Amino acid sequence: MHMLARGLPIVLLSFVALPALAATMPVPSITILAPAAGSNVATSEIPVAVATKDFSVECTHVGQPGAPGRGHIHAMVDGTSMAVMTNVYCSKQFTISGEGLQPGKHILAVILATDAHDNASMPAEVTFTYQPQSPQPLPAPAESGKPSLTILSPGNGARVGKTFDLKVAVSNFQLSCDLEGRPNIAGYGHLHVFVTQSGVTDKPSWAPKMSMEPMSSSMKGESPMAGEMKMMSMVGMIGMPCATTIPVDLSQWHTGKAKIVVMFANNDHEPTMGVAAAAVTVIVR
Ligand SMILES: [Cu+2]
Repeated sequence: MHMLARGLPIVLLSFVALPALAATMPVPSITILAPAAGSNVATSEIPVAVATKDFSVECTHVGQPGAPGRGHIHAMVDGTSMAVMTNVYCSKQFTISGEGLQPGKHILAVILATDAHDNASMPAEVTFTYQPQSPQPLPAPAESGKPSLTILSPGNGARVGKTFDLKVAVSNFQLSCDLEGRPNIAGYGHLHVFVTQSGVTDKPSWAPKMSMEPMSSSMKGESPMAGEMKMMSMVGMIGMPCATTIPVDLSQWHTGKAKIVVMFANNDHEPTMGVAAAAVTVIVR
């Protein structure tokens, strides 16, 4: 996958803002400050810094239908599809793990995303050379039995504050954020956490009116941004964590009932087959 991706130019996209949108609000933008174009990254982790315009980067509203000028960052290595997304980021500085990344040239792409994970800007991209002292190979498959996932806390029907820890029990499944966006490995993945709440997530999701078409017809058969956009319109998703204790912040959500759903996802963010999602309904005070 990396060999293939390294040899291909990143998918070029054209973005057309509708005149009405352009007239009423600035279209946010993102640029990459680090790594610098053509630079060498010698650390095992890749430090990333971005600058944004007309956009507030935060995650307290993540998962909600979204609003103009606010949201988070999606980053992808060697592609633009969700399969190579390394995570969602809530600040303008973050690191991307080098685990499983072969030394050599790679392309980092970042894009602003609405709270509902729709694209909110044009992407920015940079080519860099990854030259760590000791490259970390992908782990061997860790399949050891049927994976299972349960929510330990809060209990179903529990009253919770606006911030609380979600605790899960995981067996036969290795949680790794470092492997997000890398090739799938049996027995490895991470969690997807969703919140649904009446009066919040049942509102239509907001997204800037941008149409995105792959410029290269040779890429049309693959899974370019058009496909990603559809997958990434995920109202309710509040995070892609890799720990069994997950801090949840619903301070920007309503009081009352909220449903919390947790599921396993493979490195490519597709749901892990054969494992039921775990869910509880809580009362937010
Ligand atoms: Cu994911």
